[in-house]
Amino acid sequence: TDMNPYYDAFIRWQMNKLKALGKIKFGERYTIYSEKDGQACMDHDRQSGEGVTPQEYIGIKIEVTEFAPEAKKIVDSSDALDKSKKIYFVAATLRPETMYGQTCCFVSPKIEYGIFDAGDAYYITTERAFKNMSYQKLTPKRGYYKPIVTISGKHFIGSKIHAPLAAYEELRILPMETVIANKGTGVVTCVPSNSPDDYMTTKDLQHKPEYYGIEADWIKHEPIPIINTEKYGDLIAKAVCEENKIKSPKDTNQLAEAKKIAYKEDYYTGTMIYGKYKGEKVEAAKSKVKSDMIAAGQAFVYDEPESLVISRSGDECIVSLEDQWYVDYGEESWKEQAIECLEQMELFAPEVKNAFEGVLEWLKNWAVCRTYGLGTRLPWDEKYLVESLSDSTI
Ligand code: A2H
Repeated sequence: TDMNPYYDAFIRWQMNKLKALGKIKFGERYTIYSEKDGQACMDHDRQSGEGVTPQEYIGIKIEVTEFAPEAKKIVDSSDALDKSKKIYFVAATLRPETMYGQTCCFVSPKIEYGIFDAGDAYYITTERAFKNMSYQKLTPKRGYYKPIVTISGKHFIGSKIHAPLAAYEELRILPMETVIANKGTGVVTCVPSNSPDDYMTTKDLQHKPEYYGIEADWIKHEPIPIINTEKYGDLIAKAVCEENKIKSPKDTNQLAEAKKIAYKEDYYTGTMIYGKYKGEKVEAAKSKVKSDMIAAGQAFVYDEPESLVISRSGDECIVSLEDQWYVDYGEESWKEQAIECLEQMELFAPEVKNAFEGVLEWLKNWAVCRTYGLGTRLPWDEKYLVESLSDSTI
């Protein structure tokens, strides 16, 4: 801080040096953010969630073609809803390349959802998710996330929907009890060919439709082979669940393990056997399907903290798109230099070297500023303070 003019001068020198080398850049980036503080919430400003970074999901826009009776009643009686606009469930996924294989879409019967104004359409998500979206240029007004109406998930069950890329023309909204309220949008699109969770929930619904209050006909769609892997064939979710003898959608630990195996196997060894990129490796097809869907207005990028972050002021943080100065640690040539440097260092434990390598791999854009607290003023933009990790880079 300027309380210590010598150290302050050193930090300014350091920042100027990095800037002159072209390592400090300015632009929009996804940033962990506290609404209450009105600024980015850096590691040192957190009560919990140190090291947590933004997680990217793809929001899939699933059009409602006919609401279930209870939801329809609520929607029809709301004067605030413009009936000429389309309404979409927004499902959060990490696997856009599997969207051909959607067989239904899950909501939790225990979660409250909102219908939110997203500009030219309405989105159905949890309020937490829409709050994040409202700070990512996905909504008409930054920081505005009041729902027009709220509806319990159970009232949506049975609604007819149309999902982008899906081979089946008409799908239904169905219940999934293991949907986590504070992850993604609270809406999970069902791909039983590739997701162990979706596969097990589908089986459960098929066994006990009356128990879940659904018609057997709503859950009749067969899984569609989308990806082939040598080890698990064309329907990896089924194969992995059987291999691990998973009995119920509530076998949480086993399913988490199965999910990891299926995800890795598909990503690193899978080949597309369906759709536009048939014949290509999953690793390559994934980003192409994603770009296609975004270009067609069927999907969008949505970020949220990968796990809970609480600021020192007690606020649950979100992800915001922020204009800011950042150090571009991910830049290839710089990274190479750092790796070369590390090779020449004498380290006493191999774990230390591994840890360095891990961080070099992971570290990309690092925000250098905050707007209040302690720190040195950024020499070329004095409204900002250099945050407390960036001031010890050298
Ligand atoms: B994935 P991670 Cl084909 N509660 O999409 C429970 N699960 C949720 C959720 C919530 N609130 N929000 C999203 N998800 C699911 C497709 C898919 C997914 C396939 C294969 C694996 C897979 C179709 N469902 O995920 O905890 C969504 O399901 C396994 C990695 O952030 C989303 O991607 O790692 C995934 O979990 C996000 O999980």
